[in-house]
Amino acid sequence: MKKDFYEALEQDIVGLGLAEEEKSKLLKHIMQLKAQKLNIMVVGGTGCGKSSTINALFDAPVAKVGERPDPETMTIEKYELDNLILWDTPGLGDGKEADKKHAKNIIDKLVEKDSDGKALIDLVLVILDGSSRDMGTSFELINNVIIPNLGEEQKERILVAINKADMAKPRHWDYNKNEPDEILKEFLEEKIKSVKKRIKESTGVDVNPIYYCAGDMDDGEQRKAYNLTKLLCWMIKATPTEKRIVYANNMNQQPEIWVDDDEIMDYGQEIRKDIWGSVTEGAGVGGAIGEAIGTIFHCGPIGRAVGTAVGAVVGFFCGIFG
Ligand SMILES: Nc1nc2c(ncn2[C@@H]2O[C@H](COP(=O)(O)OP(=O)(O)OP(=O)(O)O)[C@@H](O)[C@H]2O)c(=O)[nH]1
Ligand SMILES: [Mg+2]
Repeated sequence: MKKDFYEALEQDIVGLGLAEEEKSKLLKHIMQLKAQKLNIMVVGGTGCGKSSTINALFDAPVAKVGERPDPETMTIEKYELDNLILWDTPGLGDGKEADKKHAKNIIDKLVEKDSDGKALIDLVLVILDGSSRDMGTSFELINNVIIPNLGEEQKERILVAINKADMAKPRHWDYNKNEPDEILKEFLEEKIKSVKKRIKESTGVDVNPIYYCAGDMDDGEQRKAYNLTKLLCWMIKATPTEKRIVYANNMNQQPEIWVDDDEIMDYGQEIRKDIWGSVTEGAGVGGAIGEAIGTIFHCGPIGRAVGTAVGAVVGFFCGIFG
């Protein structure tokens, strides 16, 4: 059964034994956070794994996998999960006229404003196909369509991720360990550097691409996910602080999806920290209460015991990240 993050959070906050006034202030703040909507645009060429990625990261199988869109009726598809809204957008490469129309659709969506007059799209996730040698149309899309329309102070709204890392050099994927071997690792690192360079040279914008595997069922064969924790972590960091909490209630709750990553960082821990920041920021709480909320977010040894009922949030994250 799906666990509810807000419920866990409220339970722990009540258990902190705060003064009535502080408690109600916090709970009111959580109510406001619950009302936040997070809009993510997922962009990438046909078959790069947009649907697979959406399905792996989030809670419901929302997007059909392996179905080719009809170039004639190519539109931006909208999926709504609770307060998370995903815009699934095919890439370019279907001929000049179709591309032009399609680029215009993307731009219209990118410049759309929400009811507060802020950009509707909080984050653009651009997915590149790691098994493909030709990334020309993807750079066209990133450099000439997306980045120029992100708005001056919002260049950090884009995240570039290379999917199908396992297919970049299939013989160099270690299927037992579910990770790239040293040769493939080096190859993927080079790929990241060259993507970064091509975008920087063309637009002046710094991006930090990562590689991963959405992992998926294909012909009945289960392919395992890799670096999804890193992908989610980077997405959260590129998302406005007050909206980061939205991920908590919508991420895939099957632990096996999140097991394998490059272990450069404890991404699960980092995700918890960023979501904690989302809860405390703008809550108008003092340092002591911020710290108390911090303790209800940690899976490791709990630094300082606050109250007695510490545990629902910890349980929520441990159930997912182990
Ligand atoms: N080897 C490998 N295959 C993958 C990975 N992710 C997705 N695939 C496969 O790639 C194919 C296309 O994936 P989709 O998720 O449908 O791609 P898409 O970008 O949504 O495609 P369109 O909606 O048609 O534009 C499917 O057969 C997936 O199983 C991965 O990490 N590794
Ligand atoms: Mg799709």
